[in-house]
Amino acid sequence: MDLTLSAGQYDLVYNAFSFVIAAMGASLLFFVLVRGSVAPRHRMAITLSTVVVGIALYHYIRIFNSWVDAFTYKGGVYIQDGIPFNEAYRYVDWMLTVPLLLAELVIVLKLGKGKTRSLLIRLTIAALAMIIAGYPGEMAASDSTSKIVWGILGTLPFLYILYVLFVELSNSLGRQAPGVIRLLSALRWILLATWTVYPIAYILPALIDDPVVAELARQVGYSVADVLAKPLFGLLVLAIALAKSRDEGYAEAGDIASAQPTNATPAR
Ligand code: RET
Repeated sequence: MDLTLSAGQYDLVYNAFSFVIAAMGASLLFFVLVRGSVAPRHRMAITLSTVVVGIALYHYIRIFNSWVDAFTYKGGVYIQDGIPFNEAYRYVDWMLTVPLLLAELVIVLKLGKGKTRSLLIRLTIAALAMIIAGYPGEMAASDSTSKIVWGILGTLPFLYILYVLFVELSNSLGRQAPGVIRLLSALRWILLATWTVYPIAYILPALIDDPVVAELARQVGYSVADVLAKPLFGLLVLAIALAKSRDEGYAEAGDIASAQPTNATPAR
C-alpha cells in the first residue's frame, strides 16, 4: 500500500538507516584494526564479524537508497509514489549473515572438529529454512493469515536454533575457563534478546491497524535489531577471543617489546 508520511515520520526511518550505515562502517573498520590483538587461532571469529558487518554495510546503503527512491516530497509530505521499496534486501542479507553469526559463536568455542562441523551444518540449514519461510510472509504485508502461517513455519527452525544453543551447547561450556563461560552465556542471552526482535518486527503489520505506524515500527525495529545483532554481537565475540588469547598467554608484538628491560638500546 502506498503510504503518505509526514517529514518527521519519513526522516525517522531515513535517519535510522543512516545510523545503521555509520554503525556497520565504524565496526568494520574497528574489527579490521583490532585483529592483531587476538591470537592467530582465534582470528577466524573476528574475520567472520568483519565479513558480517561488511555485508550489512553494503545492504544498508542499498536499503537507504531504495527508501529515498520510493518517495517524493510534495505539498509538505512524503508520498510513496516512486520505485517500490525493496524489502527483499533484508532477507538476502540475512541469508548470508545469520549463518555467519551462528558460525562465529560456534567457532569461538573451539570444540572438536566433528562437533563443530555437525553444529555448523545443522545451524546453517535451520537458519536458511527460517529465513526462506519468513520471506513470503514478509511480502504479504497486509494479509495477516499468510503472515501468521509462514511466521509459524519460520518459528519452528528458530526454536530448533535456540534448542541447540541453550540445551545442546550447555554441555560444552563446562570445558571453558570461568571468565569465558560468563561471556559466552552473555553472548547467548544477547542473541536471544536481539533475535526475538525480528519475529516481533515481522508480525507488527498484522497487529497494528495504522499502516504508517506499522511500517515505521517495522523499519526502525529491524534497524535497531541489526545494530545489536551484528556490531554488538561482534564486540562480544571479540571480548571472548581476547579473553581466550590472554588465558593462552598470547601477547601482541608491541606488548612484548615494551616489556623489555629499560637498559636495552632504544629502537630508532
Ligand atoms: C522471521 C519470520 C518468520 C519467523 C521468524 C523470523 C526470524 C528471523 C530472525 C532473523 C535474524 C536475523 C539476524 C540478522 C542479523 O544479521 C524470518 C522474521 C522466527 C531471527 C540475526
